[in-house]
Amino acid sequence: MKSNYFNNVVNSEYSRKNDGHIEYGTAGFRTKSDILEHVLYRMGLLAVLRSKAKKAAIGLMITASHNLEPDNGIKLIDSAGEMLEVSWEMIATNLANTLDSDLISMLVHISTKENIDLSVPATVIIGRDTRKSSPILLKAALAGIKALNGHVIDLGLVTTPQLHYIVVCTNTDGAYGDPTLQGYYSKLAAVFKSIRGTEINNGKYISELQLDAANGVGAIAAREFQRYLKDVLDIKLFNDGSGDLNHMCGADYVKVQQTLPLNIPSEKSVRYVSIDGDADRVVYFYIDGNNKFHLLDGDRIATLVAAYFKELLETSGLSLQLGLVQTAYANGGSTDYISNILKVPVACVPTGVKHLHKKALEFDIGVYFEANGHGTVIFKNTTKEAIKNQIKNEMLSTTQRVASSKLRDVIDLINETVGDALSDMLLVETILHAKGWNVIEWEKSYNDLPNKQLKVRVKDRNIITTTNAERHCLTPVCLQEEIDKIVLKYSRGRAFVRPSGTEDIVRVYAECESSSDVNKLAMEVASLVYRLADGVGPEPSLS
Ligand code: G16
Repeated sequence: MKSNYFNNVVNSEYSRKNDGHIEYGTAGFRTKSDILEHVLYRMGLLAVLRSKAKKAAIGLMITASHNLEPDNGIKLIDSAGEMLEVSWEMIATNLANTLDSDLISMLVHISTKENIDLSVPATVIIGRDTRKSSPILLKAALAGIKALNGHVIDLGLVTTPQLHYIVVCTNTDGAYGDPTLQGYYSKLAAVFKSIRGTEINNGKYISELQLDAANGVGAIAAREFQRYLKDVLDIKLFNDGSGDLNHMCGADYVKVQQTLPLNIPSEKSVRYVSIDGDADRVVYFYIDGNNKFHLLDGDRIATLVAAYFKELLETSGLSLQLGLVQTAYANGGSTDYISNILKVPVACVPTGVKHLHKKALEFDIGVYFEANGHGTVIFKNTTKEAIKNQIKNEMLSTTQRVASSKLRDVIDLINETVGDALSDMLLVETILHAKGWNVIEWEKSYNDLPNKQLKVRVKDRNIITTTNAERHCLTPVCLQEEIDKIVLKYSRGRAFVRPSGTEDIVRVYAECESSSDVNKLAMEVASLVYRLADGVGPEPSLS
């Protein structure tokens, strides 16, 4: 009897304490931390079932990433190190919302429908960010895992990408790397140093950067990298955990507000880097001689990386298909540059790295980045084989061999499981070093269209539905028609709206040719959303 197996799961300490519906959103469950305990308990149960279903270790990360301190959340990591399979997101949502009295029957239903062999041992690898609420939620998740006799590997404070990495290393018996934090740091640091060689500076590239760690768990990882890389890269750390998490700092703040984070000394032409609260996003920025702020976001990183791989592929003589994946947030300037200058195929998918990752798998080398700085590069196994075979080819010229070897080495610098702010930062540093570029040179490749993002509070954000990779709004009726009329008034204008999957808001994105008009365009669209989608609280504003 399957139900006997679940006899121990009813636990009054973790009963459902509120009636609100909660959904597995863009990247897991995310809401106010004080209503999450029962969700964590149930996700502990679900992680055990998922581990049994996959016959492999599963990851469970307690974090609300870029959200402010009062929020928390959970991201489940699948056995290959990628985000939870989309079909299981609905299962997670149903389990999180089921009545306490139906908990056992729901678990029986999941294990029967998914044909899970309950005798298979389960392992859940667990990590958490630095939020004050994380230890209590950890206790709830552990109780869930233990109620089903799952084996726990508790990594303590880790970045989300470190957990992804350790899950894949565990499930590949170390073939991807040693499944420990030390293994993570030493793998990335060793390859970074070996690619860089003895010349730590090159041309306009100076091996020195200032890092805003959002007062999050990334600060701990950054300190480790400072230690591992002290002779080759000078990382000056700010927002190192002594201030409020993500408060006026971090990658999301810098990207959306297009301004310096708190506590960073304003120095001209210095390379600044911001990561977010769980270190899976990264953006670069600098201040020019006229005190103007310049952002080099995920689009810039994507184009830098794609151009680098394109050059290496051409020089090595390898014929492999390189492709780039973006979302509707990608700046029109970047998409034009990728299509018309780089001539790399580019695809557009809905927000959420799970969608970008899936699309990128279609290419031999898939580069994917959201404009907010979340992304990575993935390589087919056949690609890795082709590169290795190319190096062995005795007919190669020295130039071809050097390029092929660089390709092989640089793959090891990349955390292919998910966007990893610190691994991405080391990749950007490697490319800038190879090219002898500072940030100003990097920025020269194309011009961004002026753009603006706003948040609108509405009664129920889910009344906004979209299609065509979120570029077109289906409901409320008339909203898209009205957006189109507004956009038409602006040269090279583009705007779209979508409900956030991580915050209780509707996001508005606008871009157009003129920097003096872009705020006006964004405000017009935001006010329209406020009016047609039952706005609540203060009307949208630019702050
Ligand atoms: C998560 C996802 C990202 C997404 C972001 C914002 O990032 O992993 O792919 O872009 O949320 O999503 P939304 O616009 O739906 O709120 P993070 O870094 O917050 O986990």
